[in-house]
Amino acid sequence: MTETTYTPPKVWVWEQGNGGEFASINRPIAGATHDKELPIGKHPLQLYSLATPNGVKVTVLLEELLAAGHTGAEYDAWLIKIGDGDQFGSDFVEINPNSKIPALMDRSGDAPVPVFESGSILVHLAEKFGAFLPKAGAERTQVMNWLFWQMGSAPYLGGGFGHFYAYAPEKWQYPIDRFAMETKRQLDVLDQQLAKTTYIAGDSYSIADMAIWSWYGQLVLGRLYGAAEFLDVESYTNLLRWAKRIDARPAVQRGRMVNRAFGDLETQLWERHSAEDFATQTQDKLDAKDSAPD
Ligand SMILES: N[C@@H](CCC(=O)N[C@@H](CS)C(=O)NCC(=O)O)C(=O)O
Repeated sequence: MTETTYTPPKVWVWEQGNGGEFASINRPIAGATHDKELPIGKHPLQLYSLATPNGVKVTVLLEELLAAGHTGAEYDAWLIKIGDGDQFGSDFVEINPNSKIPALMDRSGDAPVPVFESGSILVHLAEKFGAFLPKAGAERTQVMNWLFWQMGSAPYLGGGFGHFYAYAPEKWQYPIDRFAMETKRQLDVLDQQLAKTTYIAGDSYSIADMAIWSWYGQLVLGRLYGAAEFLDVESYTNLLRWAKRIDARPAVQRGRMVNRAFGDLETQLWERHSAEDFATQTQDKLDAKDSAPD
């Protein structure tokens, strides 16, 4: 090995700053760091999130449910700035003790139901509205297979490949090789499946497509980690065709904008409280209002 070889001490010690790019939010302990009330809007569903791939899965599903006529899926989406540590506020930790976006409070029943883990939120909403998840049988199992595949696989892409390729303080070949290998294997799994089926779990568009598209679809569309060329995404032709098909859906385009606090201003809808917000509340429009003469 090189001179960067590290000999671990007997007991690991947390040093402020050893979380790299995310040192300000990474901690080896759980729980709230400060008291913070969360806002509550008028709709039955209250979402607290950010438009990362894990957040986008849920806003895509909510927009798809509304587009399919499920008016009970109206929601308020509130922005959680994870870089500022909002996920460690007391009310947020009450909903999600794991302090990660997305977190949902379902206030449609007698008592509010906290829902966390993006996969659990997708299943909760799909079952509630009877949409994008077959009710029983082999078709349901196939959707669950691929949904759980995504939940177990994407941490290698995000926490492994994405971290070492895009965010680590230096480029180290060992972790980049290890996680590029696994990421490409996962892309090939999807590409081979999509050579056989229109959607990931068969003939119907489902929550498994939404979950997988948010990560792997956006990766092959060149939106994650600046890694499209490095991973030669063009070679996954079936995956790319599926990714473009899903990207063209109006509900997907709206879902990507919700709780987005980066990128072009016209794509950023920090909070979403009604369908009209997409036309009037994006950051370009709000900035223009702010700078207009009185
Ligand atoms: N398994 C979780 C992962 C959620 C997750 O990692 N969220 C990230 C953003 S994509 C987060 O909130 N990070 C803040 C932190 O780690 O403090 C899920 O799918 O909901």
